[in-house]
Amino acid sequence: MKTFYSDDHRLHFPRGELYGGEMVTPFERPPRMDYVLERLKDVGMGDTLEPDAIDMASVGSIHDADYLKFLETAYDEWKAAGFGGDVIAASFPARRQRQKVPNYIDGKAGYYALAIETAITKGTWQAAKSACAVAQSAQRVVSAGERTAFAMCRPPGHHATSDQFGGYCFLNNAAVAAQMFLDDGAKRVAVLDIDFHHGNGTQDIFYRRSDVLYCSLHGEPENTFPYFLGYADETGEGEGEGFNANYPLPAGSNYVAWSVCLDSALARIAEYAPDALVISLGVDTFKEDPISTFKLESEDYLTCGKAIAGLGLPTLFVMEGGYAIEEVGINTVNVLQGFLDE
Ligand code: Q9C
Ligand code: ZN
Repeated sequence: MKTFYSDDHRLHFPRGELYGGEMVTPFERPPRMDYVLERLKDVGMGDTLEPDAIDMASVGSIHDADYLKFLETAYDEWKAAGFGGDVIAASFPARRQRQKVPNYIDGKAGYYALAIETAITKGTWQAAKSACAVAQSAQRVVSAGERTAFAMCRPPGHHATSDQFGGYCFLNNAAVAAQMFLDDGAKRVAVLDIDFHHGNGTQDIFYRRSDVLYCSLHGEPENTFPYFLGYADETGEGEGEGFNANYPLPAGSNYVAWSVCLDSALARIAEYAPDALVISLGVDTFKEDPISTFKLESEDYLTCGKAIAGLGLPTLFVMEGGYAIEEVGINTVNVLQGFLDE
């Protein structure tokens, strides 16, 4: 399996994340990728490929032009305003307020943010573009006929909407890749999101469309980020009605409970008969993840990979979350190995 990777992710390492009322070292930090690289080597899948230059036209088919411009210029505007730290939003267009972009960067940041744990640093835009380029390059080899590929994206993407960042995400790498399959001639594409968190961004982007089926297994929104989306009764709208499937699960869910939902999602995908499958691959479902509440074990990821392979579809794996840093490598690569072994 070809793995695409860019070292540019290191350019994104905010000095802090607001968590529980304290500034802590971000859970989503560069060493996550080092453990994945190390594990890929250990199992003989170690050769990673550099992505091609980013295709901004394809990014622009998912994200709004004003949002992309904001990401590009936010840090410089923040510094020009005289602020000392990274860009962190603090004011939001809350209920019954105007949904209008302010001019001043402090307000703009709030307009384009969906949560405040995610800071924009000097290198964030470059890192986010390179992560998206990684997804694009991996998509191209699957589109050209390879059975599978792994896009080692960091920062992750599934919380990013067409015009908002947050949940550690800026560009929706999986959504960009899914759209590229369609642009390459696929009639239907399925996105299966197995990250612990609901991929609100991916759901929202494709919610009114029938050419992308979005299925997600995640912590129930009553108790888990992103809190305001991810309920089971969100099934799509208009043309998209019936093409969104959420499987929220309670805290403490283990593989027995989780895999019942996985099997349902896989059956739904099989029935949809897509031409390609994109996996939003987060391993924050792991029992020791510091910000999540599922109870998957490392071996479960092998079983999960096998189950996904059972669909027999061209499959692109796109890295999302996973914060039990030392186990992120083994758990992620177990999914890939399970897939390849099947
Ligand atoms: N108290 C991804 O896994 N904050 N993003 C959670 C918990 C945000 C996770 C706060 C978590 C975002 C890609
Ligand atoms: Zn997650």
